[in-house]
Amino acid sequence: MLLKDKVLLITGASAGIGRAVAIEAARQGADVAINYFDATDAAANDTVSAINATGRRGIAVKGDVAQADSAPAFIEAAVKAFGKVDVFVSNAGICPFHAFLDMPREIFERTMTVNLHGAYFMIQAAAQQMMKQGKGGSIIGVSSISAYVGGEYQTHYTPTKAGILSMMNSVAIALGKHGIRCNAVLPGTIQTDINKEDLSDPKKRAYMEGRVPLGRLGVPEDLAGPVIFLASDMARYVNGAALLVDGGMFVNLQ
Ligand code: RM4
Repeated sequence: MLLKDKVLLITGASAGIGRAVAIEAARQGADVAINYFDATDAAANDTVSAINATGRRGIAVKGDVAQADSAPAFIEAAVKAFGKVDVFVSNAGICPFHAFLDMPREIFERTMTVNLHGAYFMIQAAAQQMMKQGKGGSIIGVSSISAYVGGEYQTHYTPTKAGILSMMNSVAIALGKHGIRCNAVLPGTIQTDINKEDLSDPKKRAYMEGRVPLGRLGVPEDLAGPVIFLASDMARYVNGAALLVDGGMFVNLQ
């Protein structure tokens, strides 16, 4: 019970990594508020049902993280439901794969505003609430292996993941004096809806799997443990860290 009686908030949690983290947080004793936007209400409510099945409370709050006002609205809904915020996980992100030379402006701008601007607004709102509470907290930004390396069809995406990593470095300094720890997790290639189409290409999938010393691509549940660790008091002296969760993909040159 690493998060007993804590309140954890997570964005983009109707599926994938966000859903897996939300459910494990509940298993570890937390009440959980999830944000969602592109997914259906049914999908979000299914995640809440899975949270409730652990015996903990869950709520789903729809909001487009790219819209700054969605951040205080999410925090307000969670505090109304559970009375506080102990842990915030900024997870929402998109990756519409597209070539660089003819990248449509709207795809570039949407990716930036969801992945980077959304993370900033949400983390700022969560930190403001934690400051009001005066008891510190833990904030985790979901960056990526793609903060460190590039992708031909991710020229709009990898800068957002590098930006999240850099942001966590800076907010770790800004918030450390208030007992708010800020860290980043860097998933490798995790099989979710975000890359379902990309990995449907057998050659691409075989190449990506071949890059992983552990011999398999990740699944959302592989991220739950590392995120819960950073959220928990086991990581009480961990601040400004970057935790790769990639099966060894990043270090595998030859
Ligand atoms: C990750 C990494 C993966 C890709 C997803 C969409 O950050 O780049 O390889 O499948 O994004």
